[in-house]
Amino acid sequence: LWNKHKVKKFSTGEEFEEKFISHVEWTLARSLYNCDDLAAYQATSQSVRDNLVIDWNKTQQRQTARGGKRVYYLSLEFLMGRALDNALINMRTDTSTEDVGETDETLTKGNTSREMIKNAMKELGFKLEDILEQEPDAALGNGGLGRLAACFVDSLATGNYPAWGYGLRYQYGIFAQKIINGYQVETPDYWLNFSNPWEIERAEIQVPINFYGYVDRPQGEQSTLAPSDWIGGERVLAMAHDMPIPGFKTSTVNNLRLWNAKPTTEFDFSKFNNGDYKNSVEQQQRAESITAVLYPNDNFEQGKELRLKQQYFWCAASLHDIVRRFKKNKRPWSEFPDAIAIQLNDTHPTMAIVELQRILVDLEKLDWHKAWDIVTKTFAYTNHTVMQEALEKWPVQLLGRLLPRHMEIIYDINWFFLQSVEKRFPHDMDLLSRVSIIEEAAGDRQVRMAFLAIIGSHKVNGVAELHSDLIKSTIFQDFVKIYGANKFTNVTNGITPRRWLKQANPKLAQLISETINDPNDDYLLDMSKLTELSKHAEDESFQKKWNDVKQFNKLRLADLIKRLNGGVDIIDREHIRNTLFDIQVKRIHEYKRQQMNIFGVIHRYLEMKELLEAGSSIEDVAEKYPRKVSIFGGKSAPGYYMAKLIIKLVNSVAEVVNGDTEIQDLLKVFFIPDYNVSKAEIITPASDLSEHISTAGTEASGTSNMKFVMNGGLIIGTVDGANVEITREIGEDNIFLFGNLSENVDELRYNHQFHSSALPESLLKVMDAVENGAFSTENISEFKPLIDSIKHQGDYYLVSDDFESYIATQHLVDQVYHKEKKEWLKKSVLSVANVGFFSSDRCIEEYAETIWNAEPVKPE
Ligand code: 26V
Repeated sequence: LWNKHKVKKFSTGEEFEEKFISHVEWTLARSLYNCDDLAAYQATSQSVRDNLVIDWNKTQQRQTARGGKRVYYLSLEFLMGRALDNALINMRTDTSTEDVGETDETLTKGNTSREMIKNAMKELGFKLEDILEQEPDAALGNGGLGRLAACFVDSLATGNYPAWGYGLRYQYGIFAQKIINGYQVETPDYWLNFSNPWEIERAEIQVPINFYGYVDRPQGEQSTLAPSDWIGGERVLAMAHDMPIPGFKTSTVNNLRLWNAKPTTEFDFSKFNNGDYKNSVEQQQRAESITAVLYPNDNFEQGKELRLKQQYFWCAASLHDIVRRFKKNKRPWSEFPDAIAIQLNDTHPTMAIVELQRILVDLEKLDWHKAWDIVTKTFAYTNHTVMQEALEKWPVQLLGRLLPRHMEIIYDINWFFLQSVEKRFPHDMDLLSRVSIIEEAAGDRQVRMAFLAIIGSHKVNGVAELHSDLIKSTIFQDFVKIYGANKFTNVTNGITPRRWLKQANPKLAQLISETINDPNDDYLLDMSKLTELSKHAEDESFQKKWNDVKQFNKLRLADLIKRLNGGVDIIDREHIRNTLFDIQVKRIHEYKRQQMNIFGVIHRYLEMKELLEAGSSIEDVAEKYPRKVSIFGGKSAPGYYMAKLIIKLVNSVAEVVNGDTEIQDLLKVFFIPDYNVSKAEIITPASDLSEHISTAGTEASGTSNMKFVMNGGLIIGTVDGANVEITREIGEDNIFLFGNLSENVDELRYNHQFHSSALPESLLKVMDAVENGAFSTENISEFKPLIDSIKHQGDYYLVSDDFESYIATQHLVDQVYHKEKKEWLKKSVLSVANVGFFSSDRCIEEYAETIWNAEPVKPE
């Protein structure tokens, strides 16, 4: 009977229309006559989701039946962006022939299912592009780390890996950024406002999570190694919400499970009886605050109790889920690491290590050491930063109060670890205190989460070669000595070409598939096919087509900028072909050096003005400083004063420069408010040049650098993060590198501290202008802190050391762009031709082979 009533996917435009209408009528309880774009978005998404759910179910059954190793990616952030267009691109309507009956040959084409739906929507009276715009971004992440997790789940599904992501279902994602009078103002991002068609609420999956309380052991039992009882003091429920993650050109649909905090149904009757009904209800409401909001810091650790609660809540719920699934198969515990690999996205999920140890010892009564062996074989840890201020540490006091049993276990882990170190390096007290999980600083003792993560994992990886080398020689040096270098590996980051090429840049994708004769877009799975493009790099007619695509994308961005600028156009469209779009979009941070970029813009502006004052014609000025639009974007952490000041400076400079008619339209500056994933999809394809100019040794990898290269933009950058490998892959002729190398950074910093080195003339000029109020409206000393950090506070990020080489390299960029356009286009084509390495598919394969030992489970 079950078979007779088997659900069917839609596979034709007609069937989609039927689905759509039934969702409008039943799910939304509307009629086609009052179906606006928002309702149409919801009905379309529901319809597409129905198809995905069928494949989701099959995928889960298949993965369970095959019994292979499962991978769990634990991340506090998944910066997914929009889901609909991605689903349309990834989804095939032609996969399981048994379900759809006849297969239509055209359905196997790369683009068909999206085209089909586009046409069907048109028949229904809607424009797909407008419908897609209705979707709010799922912005459950800060920046690179969260977007990496989103690319990874895409590649895991595409590679048919049995893999789930686990995260939190924040009610509020990263704040929306408004720019008011040049300042960043944060507003809440209540993304679930109009309900979320992509999530499946699993009301039946509720995991009780405890906090606080005390530890109890059987009578006479003294040892913390013995199974113990943790009697929790506060209890909340974790409810699962699932998001289907479709792979590209496969029927595999994986799962992203996000936990939501809910009050328990238990009610404190003693309080109730005492007439404290209101208080008792309030206590219950407190539960929901755990998953209310994403912490908006990037690369900065604050140590707030609620954040630790979030972390444990999520780790405990996920592990409970993972263990429950494992236990269904009744395999021995020793096989746990053969069945399961858990990847820790940074140290945020480190408590999962302790939680698994607790489950095995306290609940499953395994011997402590057997349990620990299982734990360390299961976990692996990815580090995403060398920056001291981002390394997580929790006060022993706080952790011990919130999670008393876990604190005991951490002490025991540390005890056995230090014993083993002592054995191998006897009497090295200094080493012991350096590597201890517990930092004994004056006053308060802290748990170093990165050390706990290393000790509890079998592999530790960095995210680009330089970064992976740096962590071995700096923050984790002692651990290399203890464990040997093999525990530490590199997996260079990647990005999904489905979203960042096909979806964001359909025109370029089309030109590529035509040029390399790949009508089914197979190159999106095998990016080495792109090397075919090299052949055409110098072909003039091809270059023209290539350039036309870029112009199209620049116009698209110009439209967005106009809209964001209150309808006022600042970009001269007539000259857009000869206007260099120079873009820096990423979180605002001193180490990323947006201040150097804006100082460079000021330098350019001052030079132009000087030439004009000295009597040069505007044509002469244009000769030296050709047309350019300088575009910035990115959020600052709400409490990061210097970053906010940088935003204000950019906006102040924009106001002066854009309003200066003397320089005509040769230079424009714009700060794009509320940079997010969906805006990045418009911005990235439009760049001629993008800036990745962090102080050498500070940016672990960067991933937007990869996105820009994949879209034919050239890079100006330092020898930092993945810029190093990008250079190796695309060739040093095709990237504009400048600045000091990471090996010289310590010495340069030392020099700043102890010798007041003379700052370059060019930079002094810029700083003078800023200090003299050239860009200030009311408060002339407004930007003083930015100047002081360079002049008087040791210039920690070495802006002064790199400034001249930055300016010189920008000149070179101008020359090539304006005088050697063919050379420029050749570099652009060769960049795309050789960008294949940076597909997150490659990256996931490396994780699977070298860290997880996991195999794909392919659909028949
Ligand atoms: C730390 C914290 C501390 C507490 C509050 C919230 C929060 C959020 C994130 C982090 C981790 C910062 C590390 C990070 O985001 N690293 C970035 O990771 C990217 C992906 O590997 C990489 O491309 C960037 O270079 C790196 O900065």
